[in-house]
Amino acid sequence: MKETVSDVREVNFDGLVGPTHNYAGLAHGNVASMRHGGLESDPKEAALQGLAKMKALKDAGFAQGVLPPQQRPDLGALRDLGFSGSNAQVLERAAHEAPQLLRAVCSASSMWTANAATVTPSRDAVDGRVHFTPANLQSSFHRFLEPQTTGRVLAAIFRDEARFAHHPVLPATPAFSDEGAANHTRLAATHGEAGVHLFVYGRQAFGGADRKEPKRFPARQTLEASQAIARQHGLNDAQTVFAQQHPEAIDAGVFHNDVIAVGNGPVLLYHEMAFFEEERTLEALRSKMAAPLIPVRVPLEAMSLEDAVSSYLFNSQLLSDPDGSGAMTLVVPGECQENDAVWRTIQDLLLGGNNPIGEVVVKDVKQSMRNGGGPACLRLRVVLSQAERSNLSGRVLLDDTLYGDLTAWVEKHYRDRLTPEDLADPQLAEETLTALDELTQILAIGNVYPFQLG
Ligand code: SUG
Repeated sequence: MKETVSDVREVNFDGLVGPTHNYAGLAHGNVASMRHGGLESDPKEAALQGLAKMKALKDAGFAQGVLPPQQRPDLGALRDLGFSGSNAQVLERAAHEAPQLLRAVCSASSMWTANAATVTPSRDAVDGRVHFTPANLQSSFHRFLEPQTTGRVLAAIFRDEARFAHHPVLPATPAFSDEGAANHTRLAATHGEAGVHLFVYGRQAFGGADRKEPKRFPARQTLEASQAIARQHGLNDAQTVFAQQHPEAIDAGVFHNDVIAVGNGPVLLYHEMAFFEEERTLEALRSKMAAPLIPVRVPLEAMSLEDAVSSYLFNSQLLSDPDGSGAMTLVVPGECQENDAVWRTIQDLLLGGNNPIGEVVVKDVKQSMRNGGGPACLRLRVVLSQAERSNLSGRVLLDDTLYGDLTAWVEKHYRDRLTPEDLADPQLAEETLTALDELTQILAIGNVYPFQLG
């Protein structure tokens, strides 16, 4: 039977927060992470907040998927760095000699699946398959530890080679610094129609020295990385727009484009300071898109960069309503409600404006927010046809039973209090392995973790 464009849906794959979720102040240029380093965390609450968001969206009729967390502490990484002995000795020596390394190998940062990979839907690919490239995340040590397991997880779920194509991670070196879908936005009339891919980069590795770059904080994504991904996925000039992120935004704490802009369908919601060349970027999109672009611009006078970063308004999820009406729902973090300028902008400019945003839903993901991860960081968007959805491997699409199983799993295995000192506890490492082994059975994805592969 021939598929119609309306059979195509966007599935949001949220990352489950792992049992070692903690605040280690690891992400330079991410002001929330820098501010909250050293705080006590509550991994159980973090995981339950994430699951509650997934459940609410599933209940509202959106397609919701889930991706597992990674094996942490990453004892293999500590051993590679010269720590030896039993697991308990490795942890104890690392805690004593290099506490910051121990925190890094315990980070639950894989929860932010917007950084897991870049995905091109089959509709836009010449071979008619969905294309994936795990992000190398080479700009920080704790996130550089993610791509291998990410690749195994994606290959385990999107296993059918006739429908899904998996590309190698880009070379993990500064010239190809890649942070995945957080810097990639697909714009199209609807999910099922041909799209134009907006790649936003912070710096150019092989360009001239005269280019404007951020001064205070690092630019994580390079133009060269974005171009390589487009090449891997077979996207041509007519399908792509490459735009530089505004250096001043990066210096204000906008470490990914998804902290300052979000697109869905033909709508691009963005702050005036998102792009270095705003007009050129919009023009390029307009000239390549088949449908009229609907820009929703938030000017500086309505909202400062500081308010955009602290509220994470642009890290909201902009979702096409499942009824096919073209209306959209914006899922914003609770912090938006606490800021007058931001809340007013939501009411007057977004809900009150001439655009498809018809509803705003507020979700509490505070545990993740304290590390700079809002609703949109927590999800990887994968546009899938009905046939592709029914050919996924594993049990990863959320329904009430899976939600119940995952909630019970969190209640059983997670601690509700974790301080930086607790990370050296060998018991925590043991608990985590037991929990993850059980999780791969719940999700039926087979063996994906180093400890399972031997
Ligand atoms: O890479 N924070 C993550 C947050 C990622 C947010 N993702 C998107 N915007 N798509 C990062 O900066 C902090 C971990 C710590 O400090 O403990 C951290 O890695």
